[in-house]
Amino acid sequence: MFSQKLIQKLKSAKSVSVLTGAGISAESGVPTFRGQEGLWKKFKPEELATFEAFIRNPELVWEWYNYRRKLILEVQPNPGHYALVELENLFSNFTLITQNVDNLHRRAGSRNVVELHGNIERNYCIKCGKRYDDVDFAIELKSPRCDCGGLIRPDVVWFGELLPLDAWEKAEEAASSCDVFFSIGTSGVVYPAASLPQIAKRNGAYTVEINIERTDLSWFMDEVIIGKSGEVLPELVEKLKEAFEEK
Ligand code: BJW
Ligand code: ZN
Repeated sequence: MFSQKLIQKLKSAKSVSVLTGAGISAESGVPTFRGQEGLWKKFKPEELATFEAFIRNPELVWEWYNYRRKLILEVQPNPGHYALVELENLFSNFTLITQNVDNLHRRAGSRNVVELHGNIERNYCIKCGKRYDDVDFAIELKSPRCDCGGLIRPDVVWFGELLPLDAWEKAEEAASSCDVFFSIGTSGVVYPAASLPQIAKRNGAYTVEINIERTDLSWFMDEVIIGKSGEVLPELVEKLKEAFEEK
């Protein structure tokens, strides 16, 4: 499943960066956004994942997020998440960039995590900025308001919004300076996150995609591994450990 070239590249790599998307959490039972079982087969993104939609109907948007918060709290990280924790332990310079808001990488134990699209467990007031980061706070409420009267929103990035600058800068730096870059479980259609693999490639990284199917990014990847991340990643870690022992 893995080329000798990939194992060699990883053996000599000083820096490894990984971009994950909804697919890595699919085997935990978190629905992806697009595709046959995708969340957006049932919900329209333009009605839920924009600031305009939130202002138009805060109750509906809040209900959608509470549905997802509850689901996420009930599931556990899967072998793919745990394999990435092991991968982090093998390299001194390792960055895990995620588009996911589900917090499962941190729950699995990953340390150097860059959250590009925020985190569903955090919230803030749109008027005064006060933070409401206790998950239990959000979960039973219908569109809560802050002490100042402002609407409280989830701390996630909606369409048309800028990504948090510090997260974006870290991601860009990690993509442009790594030796090997993995794109895992993302359809690669949402920008600017989808530009990271290209940034990595342009700067000389060996680029590898892991997905159950080919994506918009596959054509320029050095290696495309078709399979479930929860199966492919643990195998890769095992292969790599063996290869490191041979050194
Ligand atoms: C498995 C698997 C298994 C399954 N193992 N794999 C035209 C061109 C270019 C850009 C734009 C454009 N028009 C508008 C834009 C900008 C826009 C954008 O990119 N739109 C495109 C959709 C066209 N981007 C933005 O607006 C961003 N901001 C921005 O650009 O700011 C500048 C700006 C400012 C003002 C005006 C205009 C621009 C912000 C993007 C925010 C995205 N937010 C969301 C919601 C987050 C909150 C929430 O969760 O509710 O982020 S959208 C949604 O998509 C979510 C995800 O993080 C993101 C990416 O999805 P992901 O992770 O790739 O999931 P899927 O479902 O698409 O794919 C899953 C994959 O897994 C599939 O490939 C499966 O095959 C695979 N899979 N099981 C391995 N077991
Ligand atoms: Zn407030």
